Amino acid sequence: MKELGEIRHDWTLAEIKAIMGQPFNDLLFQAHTVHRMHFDPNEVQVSTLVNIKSGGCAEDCAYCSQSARYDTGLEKQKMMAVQEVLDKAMQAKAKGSTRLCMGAAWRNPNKKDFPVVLEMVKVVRDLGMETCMTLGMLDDEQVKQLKEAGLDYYNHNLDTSEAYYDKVITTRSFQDRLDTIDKVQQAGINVCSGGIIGMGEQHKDRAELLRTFANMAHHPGSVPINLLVPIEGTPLEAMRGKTDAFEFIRVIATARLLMPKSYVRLSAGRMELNDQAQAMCFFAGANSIFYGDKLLTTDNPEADHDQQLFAKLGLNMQAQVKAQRDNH
Ligand code: SAM
Ligand code: DTB
Ligand code: SF4
Repeated sequence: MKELGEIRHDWTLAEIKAIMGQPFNDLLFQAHTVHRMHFDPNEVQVSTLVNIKSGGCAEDCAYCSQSARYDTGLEKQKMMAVQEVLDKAMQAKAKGSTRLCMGAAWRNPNKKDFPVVLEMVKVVRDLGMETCMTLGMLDDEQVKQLKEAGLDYYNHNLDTSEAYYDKVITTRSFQDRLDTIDKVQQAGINVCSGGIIGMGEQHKDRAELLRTFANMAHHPGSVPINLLVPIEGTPLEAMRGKTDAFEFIRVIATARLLMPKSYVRLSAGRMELNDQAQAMCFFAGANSIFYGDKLLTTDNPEADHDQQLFAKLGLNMQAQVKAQRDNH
């Protein structure tokens, strides 16, 4: 590493592997040092997820409960009404959440539903919450309309390294994902993009995934690191319990070191991490989480439990912030 905390876009795979593989205490010390350069170490940003369109998805993502290709027992539902999203937003806001992240089980949004999506952005924004959408691939016109509606963040994950990608998803390419991320960034919407750990990938895949983000011209403002939630009926069901929490914490710490100014989000999989492991994630540089008892289709820790954990750690939930538009 050249200088700790320097914003760079020219990381090599060898450098990243060396960072991620160094003794755990060295890694955590470096990551925490960099974390303190740009963030209050005792503050955490919280977002709440709402699944606005559940199940029946055409894609074959091997981890996903919502793919129509696997029998996961999930009931397909039609798109949620705007009023229901508004109700959920109000509940989330009352519990201290500052951003609503609305997800849809789509390959890409269709013409009929898109005006409703735009309306959702507007009503949630009018409530004084930040808005995030995750709707699959977007075309130029859709990106433009989301920007005009006032969308703050767009979530679009790369999930894993380019080399491992087709072991997980075959119905769209790594390049398709990069193209959507690029459009979103160009339009001035904050990018939220990360991946999943625990899908059978190797260390070098984790390093490559982080390298892709770290070498983007603009680091994503938000980098969600998910621990696979193994879903019965999906091809990755058998990965249950295969990932060591320390390995996951190493990825968080490395993300913090490579992208010093980005929010690193401790995302799916918190049910599998005990409070001590989560505390280590916060020490390693995670400074945002999904908050509320449901992710999209699976369980997340109860808000009350998170409140107790925050109290034990002296962590404060970030009050309303303006989305950072000038992130590198
Ligand atoms: N359909 C859209 C898409 O794929 O971009 C948006 C919703 S999709 C469910 C959002 C992200 O959730 C995925 O890219 C993946 O990273 C994450 N995710 C989905 N299922 C997961 C699981 N079982 N464990 C961990 N992360 C998961
Ligand atoms: C992200 O990286 N993780 C969130 C959000 N972005 C959309 C979704 C996690 C989903 C976990 C599995 C489920 O609940 O279906
Ligand atoms: Fe569909 Fe998104 Fe699930 Fe893939 S991750 S199957 S695109 S909902």
